[in-house]
Amino acid sequence: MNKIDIIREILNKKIHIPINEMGRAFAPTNIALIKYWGKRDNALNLPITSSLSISLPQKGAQSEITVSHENDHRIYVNDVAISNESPHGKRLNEFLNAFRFGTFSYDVRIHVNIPVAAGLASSSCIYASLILALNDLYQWNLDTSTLSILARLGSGSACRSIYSGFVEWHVGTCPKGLDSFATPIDAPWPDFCVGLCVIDSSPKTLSSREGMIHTLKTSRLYAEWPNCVKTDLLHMKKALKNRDFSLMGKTAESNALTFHATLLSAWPPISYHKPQTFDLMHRVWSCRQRGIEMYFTQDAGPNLKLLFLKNQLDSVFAEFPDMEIIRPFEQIT
Ligand code: 2P0
Repeated sequence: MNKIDIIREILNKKIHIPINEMGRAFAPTNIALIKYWGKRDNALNLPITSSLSISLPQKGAQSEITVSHENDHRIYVNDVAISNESPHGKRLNEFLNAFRFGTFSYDVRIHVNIPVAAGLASSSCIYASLILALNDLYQWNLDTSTLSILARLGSGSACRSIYSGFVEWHVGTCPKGLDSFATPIDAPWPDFCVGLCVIDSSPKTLSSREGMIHTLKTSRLYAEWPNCVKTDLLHMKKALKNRDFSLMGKTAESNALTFHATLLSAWPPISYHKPQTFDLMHRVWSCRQRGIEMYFTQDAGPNLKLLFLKNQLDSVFAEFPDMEIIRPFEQIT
């Protein structure tokens, strides 16, 4: 079954006439603490493993969608028109076409307050906000699991951006992917902080999509990756339940390092690092040796995300004065 058939099946009994003049919604970006890397179905973004993330409430995408009578969709990201021929534009168009129920097209305005395609999970918040905005436009009142499935069809990690806080994306087994969606983890942690260290915000040269396919085909370490994720997920969920920060930080950092080692062992190798990335890592390790408890995670880009608790904020800030501090639970506790 292809993506369009699945979307049509899910929306089968729903109204296909826009109810609101405009659909609008915000979705947060999310940072994976246990990474998603590798698909069992490339077209449906079905993963090989489950994954787990933290949403950043103040960072993300706001989408506004109206119906237009032009032939083609018009898409603007931060007020810049996206060419329908660019890779980004083609992907957005393909996704919007799956929700086209008549001769009309869509006018889409997306405002993102993080760098796009720089390993800061911009696609996750963009596709999640598009689905939430369509749900608003058509007044479908879809439940969150269904919204999560639809967001996944745009970009895998987008299924986690439907929620705030800690979130788990369940791998599922159904070939259509109807059991592969995210759910929130009820573990608010008011003292938990994330520090964004942006080294380079330019778009990455190798997309996650291509990187995953290449890793699966050629990495000599990939066979071990699903086993590592299984163990790390158990440790992470235990850590969140018990508010055990040492276990949480160690598990997240180790998962990120194993993820990058797996990519480095592909051929040709994939490296999302810059020299400054290693410099920052060494500084984190040096801080830990000096008793400042902090850890890092890194996604498909050179930037590091620091993980620490509020009681270490001053010490961490003294060491990393350029970081942007995010308190994921500040607004929802
Ligand atoms: C994650 N990443 O779990 C991992 C860690 C990047 C590194 O999910 O092809 O943009 O759209 O499903 O979701 C990036 O992959 O890929 C990603 P698609 P996506 O956050």
